[in-house]
Amino acid sequence: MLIVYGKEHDAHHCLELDCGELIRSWDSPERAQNVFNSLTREGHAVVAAQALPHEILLKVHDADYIAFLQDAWKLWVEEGHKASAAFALAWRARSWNRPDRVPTCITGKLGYYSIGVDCSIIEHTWTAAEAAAASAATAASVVAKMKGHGSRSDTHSKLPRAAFAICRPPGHHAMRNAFGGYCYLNNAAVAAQTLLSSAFASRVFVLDVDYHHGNGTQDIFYSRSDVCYASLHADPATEFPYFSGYADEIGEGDGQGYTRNVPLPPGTTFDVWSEHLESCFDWAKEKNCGAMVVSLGLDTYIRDPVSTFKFEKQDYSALGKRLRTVDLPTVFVLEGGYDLPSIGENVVTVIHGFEEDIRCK
Ligand code: OKP
Ligand code: ZN
Repeated sequence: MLIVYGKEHDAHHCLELDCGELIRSWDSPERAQNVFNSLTREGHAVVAAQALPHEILLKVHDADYIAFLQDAWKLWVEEGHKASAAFALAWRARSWNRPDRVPTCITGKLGYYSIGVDCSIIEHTWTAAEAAAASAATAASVVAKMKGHGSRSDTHSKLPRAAFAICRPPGHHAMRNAFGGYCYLNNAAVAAQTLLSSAFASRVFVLDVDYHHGNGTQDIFYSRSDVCYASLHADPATEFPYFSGYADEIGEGDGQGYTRNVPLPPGTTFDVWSEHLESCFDWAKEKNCGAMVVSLGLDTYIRDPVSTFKFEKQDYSALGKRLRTVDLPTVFVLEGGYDLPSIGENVVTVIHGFEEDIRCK
């Protein structure tokens, strides 16, 4: 499978407030390096990301939010802050509703444009986030341009019509106008929008298999019917992002019925999880999508340090096989997964499960 990777993510390793302690973020550069090493070791070809088309970015994020991300570090330094990570200090409470008031100082803006304090902005955050989104856009463009009959597969090579973007920082928590959950730009949304804007598909299925709910992807497409968003994740009553991902969130307006949430209890195994995955496939099938974007998080793994799900190594092969049965041109976008010894290997296992019938011949 063709891999898209940009090494610009390396310089982004911010601080995170985790259970009351300030730590180096779980989203480390080693995560993406590990995935890159595992995939290249298996012989998958790698291409560099092309420049990110900003007209695509501005279809999924607000212009003032993008300007904020680009300027944040400069403002932080200009205001005389010495700390190496820019953190917010306050957020609007529920009854404190003055969305017309945008703070002019950087600390105020950080609260205005974020969902929480589990990540921060450092000097190279924008560069890394832009490169990740560019990888997602490039992978989607590649899939849209692949040769082959109809929409299904590249009949020349017999490989499925698919590409994999090694995105870091991840993206699915990034909302239309807010960062958080290690995410700044929504890479999966950029991939979906690229498939739509290139007229490759008129409706895209975004399937989110990360351990956490993709509140950002849901937010961006909540009132649109050209993207179907389905997510299986830990129950937000007890897990990040806490305020989004309940089963009764189904979309609104034109988007009503185009969002599906499957919250699951702590300790969920693949056997239980995969039954719900099939129900998401059945749900999406009726909607006539022309392509699929998979938000691939590996933090469902039993040894993952931030999660409670209990996926085993072989489950990732079964996941890959099941994703293949959807039979749509597919863009894989890397989301979470924080167990460094396994993340690359588990990504490879998904990809090989997805390509298996071909690879065995
Ligand atoms: C990003 B992605 C655990 C801290 C977890 C927030 C989780 C962000 C997950 N003690 N911090 O969906 O993998
Ligand atoms: Zn996650």
